[in-house]
Amino acid sequence: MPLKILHTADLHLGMTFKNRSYPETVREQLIEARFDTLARIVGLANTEQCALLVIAGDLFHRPNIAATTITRTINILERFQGCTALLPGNHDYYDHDGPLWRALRSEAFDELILLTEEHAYPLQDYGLDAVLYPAPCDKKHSSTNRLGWIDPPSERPSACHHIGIAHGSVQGISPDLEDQYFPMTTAELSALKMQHWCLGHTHVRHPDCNETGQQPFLISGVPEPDGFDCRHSGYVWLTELTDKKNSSSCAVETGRLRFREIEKKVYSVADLDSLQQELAPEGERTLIKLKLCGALSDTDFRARGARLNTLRDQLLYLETDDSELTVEITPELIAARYPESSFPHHLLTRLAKRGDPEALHLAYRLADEVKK
Ligand SMILES: [Mn+2]
Repeated sequence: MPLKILHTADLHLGMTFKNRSYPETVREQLIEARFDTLARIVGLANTEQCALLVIAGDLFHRPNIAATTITRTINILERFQGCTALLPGNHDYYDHDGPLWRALRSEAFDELILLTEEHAYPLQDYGLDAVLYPAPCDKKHSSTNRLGWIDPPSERPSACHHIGIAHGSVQGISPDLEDQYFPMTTAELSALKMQHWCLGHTHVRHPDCNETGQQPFLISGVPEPDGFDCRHSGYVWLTELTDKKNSSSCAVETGRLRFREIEKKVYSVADLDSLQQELAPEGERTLIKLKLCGALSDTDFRARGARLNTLRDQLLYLETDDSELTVEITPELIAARYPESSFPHHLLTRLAKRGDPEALHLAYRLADEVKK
């Protein structure tokens, strides 16, 4: 019997985005975007008629989450028409008496399964011919994973589909230099002979493609971008376990906001205008960190602030760094710095006449270095 799963993780609800000096309105949008995305994910799972929604850890950012956030999250999850399986990640790790898991236990609806224990979770009672095998995190850091309890196939409950769900790093795929994120290896996951593994923790999907067949494991990555180190647009996996052995998965883009880092060379106010035309369509869903370099005439240099403000108004957020943007090198400037008979004067004047601003600036900078 085929089983359709929506696999996500790492939404980090309750992140406050105080790490950057975002204006208050931007911060609120960043916070809200994550709830909107969860609602869209649930909508997608319904539209796609998934029977199982797997959240492979770090749905919440901290183990001490405001009660209102928990209730709001439960209310969104409750709209899913199938069965939801929620694994504790290393950010929302399981603490039996902690406020998060106590609240989740008391507010959970029938179809919400909290994968907090190291045992098999047969889903036959929910009408699904599947068993889940979780590796729940019980702290923020651990040098060992939680796969050890999983019984060999011969000792497992019988079912068509056996699905492992874990949160942590995978050697060679996730950065974990100090082995502190419940590290796993591909060989270890494969040796456990699951039909399918849903993994969380790494913020980039794996494999990084839109469609795939059977894989040793899938990592969903973040469904909603959360900072400038996120260079993708946020995905979830839609997986269909077609029979006992085979599966096919496709990635669906779910992110609303987009973070981009751009470096741009500008030589006139026209370049700033075209930059604005290029970036403005990204509109109010985009946060941009813009580094400007190059050189502008004295007039254009002074006009840059107003131009950037116009661009800023069209985006959700714009952070600019123009520390490497300089004023244009004019004959007067060359004459003021180098004697007429000198080599730099000669070279710079020739490059200026040739109309090659990039070469001119390189030469100017080099000459300037030598002069120091
Ligand atoms: Mn994590």
